[in-house]
Amino acid sequence: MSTDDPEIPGRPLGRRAFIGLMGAGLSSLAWGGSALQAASSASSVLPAAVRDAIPVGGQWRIYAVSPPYPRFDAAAWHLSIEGLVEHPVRLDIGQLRALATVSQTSDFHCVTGWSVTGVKWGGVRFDQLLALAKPKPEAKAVAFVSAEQPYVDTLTLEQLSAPDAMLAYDMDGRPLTREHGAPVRVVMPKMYGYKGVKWVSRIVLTDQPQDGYWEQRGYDRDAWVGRSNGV
Ligand SMILES: Nc1nc2c(c(=O)[nH]1)N[C@H]1C(S)=C(S)[C@@H](COP(=O)(O)O)O[C@H]1N2
Ligand SMILES: [Mo]
Repeated sequence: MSTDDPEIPGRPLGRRAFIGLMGAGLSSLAWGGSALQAASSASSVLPAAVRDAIPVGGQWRIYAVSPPYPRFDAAAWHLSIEGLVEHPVRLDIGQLRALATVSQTSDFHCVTGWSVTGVKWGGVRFDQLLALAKPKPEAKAVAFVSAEQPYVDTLTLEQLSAPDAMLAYDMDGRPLTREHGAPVRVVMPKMYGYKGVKWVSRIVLTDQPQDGYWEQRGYDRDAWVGRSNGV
């Protein structure tokens, strides 16, 4: 990413709505649990009743907890993989992009009720990435630490082995933009968007999952779309 990106301040609107909904009680979100228990179709993790309620196509809302957004400097940036590993590693962006690239198209769901369908992602699978550092046998989970402090979230190694989980550096055919988390973000399509840490700078292997930013504020750690407490 170039350094001439406009300084885009984080827009608190979506987040304020998010917090407002939490304050009003999780059960008062726009669609109730019963609709979400309806049968889901094979093409989407969202049940039909909910899918129909979402504006067609959808549009991203940019979220951040402590703007301004971190700025990606390709010459200085490193991703570290550390914690319960045999070989801590530090990758620069060239080394990361030299790993096998995978692509996928998946839907994105924020727990506040907006979705973006058909997002094209490019990046690396976690099994390949984490193998570089040789996780110790006692490693069971991963904390993704954002350069945007204090945002953090965790997923278990088992969850990260999902065929559609990835550390993404491309979105819709272009390098991730600054507001979407440049240079890398977590993509976990079957869980709500808050699991998708943007501006990931450190990947820390741990012996158990820990509560992330939104989980410390009441949301489920296992944020399965349609099957967690945000809905
Ligand atoms: N660092 C960081 N990552 C984050 C967030 C955030 O505030 N900070 N918000 C999360 C939430 S709740 C959602 S829905 C998505 C939104 O992604 P977008 O900002 O690219 O639209 O980012 C997730 N990752
Ligand atoms: Mo979200």
